Amino acid sequence: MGIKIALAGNPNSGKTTMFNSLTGSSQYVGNWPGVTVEKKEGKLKGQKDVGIIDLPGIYSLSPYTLEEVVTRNYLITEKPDAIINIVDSTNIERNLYLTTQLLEIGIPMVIALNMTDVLKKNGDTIDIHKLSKYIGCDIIETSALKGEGCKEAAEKAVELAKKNKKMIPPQMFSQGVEKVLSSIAELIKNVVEQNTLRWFAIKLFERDQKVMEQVNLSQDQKDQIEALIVQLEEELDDDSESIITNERYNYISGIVNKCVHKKNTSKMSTS
Ligand code: BGO
Repeated sequence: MGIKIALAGNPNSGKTTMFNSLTGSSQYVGNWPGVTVEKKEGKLKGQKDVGIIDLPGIYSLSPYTLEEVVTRNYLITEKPDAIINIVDSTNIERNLYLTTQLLEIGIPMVIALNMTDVLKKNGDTIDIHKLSKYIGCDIIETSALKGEGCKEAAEKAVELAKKNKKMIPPQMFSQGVEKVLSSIAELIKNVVEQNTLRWFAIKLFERDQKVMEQVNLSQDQKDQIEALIVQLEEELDDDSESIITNERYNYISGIVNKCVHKKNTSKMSTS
């Protein structure tokens, strides 16, 4: 069996441009089963045994849009061998919101830090080495428009897939939240795969209905999880989903402050 690599990223991050650069003319377009969301597949140029699948452009892995649900169901149930996460380097803070969630699913992943031609033109810099260390993921600089770095990103994805590289998602939440996530993980460790444990723990903490239906839990386990969530919600005076969203943004913001240097912060963005 060949290797399957999925392209994931925000809308307008350059996914289509990257997909075209990687697959050339070997593309076929259809729909995801049961929904009118476009599904594009192709073969990596020069490597017939490597399939590339373009996932819908999304901002989050929440259950609120068709595109989000298609993407996360594919990642959880079909399990591609690796992900290339296309990140728009000129809009990194918003893009990393999805990146951190993709890492939680536990599939080997490389970041294609795209639009670096624009970044350089603007005179901005990103400390790739530091960023890679903070988020625990390899990063390749790309300009999909110029075809630069795309091949290297795909080669890295193939390498990670072959090694079945274990991803370690960063612990980005406050102590109280991390403690509850560990307790939930402990409760569900026998019903979900080890690699996906953090994803399921976070989604159950958020009371994600779709995920709750997917995980086979006894009523007693569900009650224990609910009690843990309610206790922390009372302590922090916020609902669990907002707690996760806010702490995720805070974490990303901290990283961006340390790794991104804008030449002119006062200049208005033209995009
Ligand atoms: C237009 N560098 C630069 N400079 N641009 C890039 C890069 C890159 O690395 N990668 C992609 N783009 P999509 P999604 C456009 O279409 O691949 C550009 O949604 C235009 N079109 O060319 O479509 C890419 O699939 C008119 O730009 O993204 C595209 O993820 C004027 O980013 C856009 C200017 O890429 C989105 C740009 C008629």
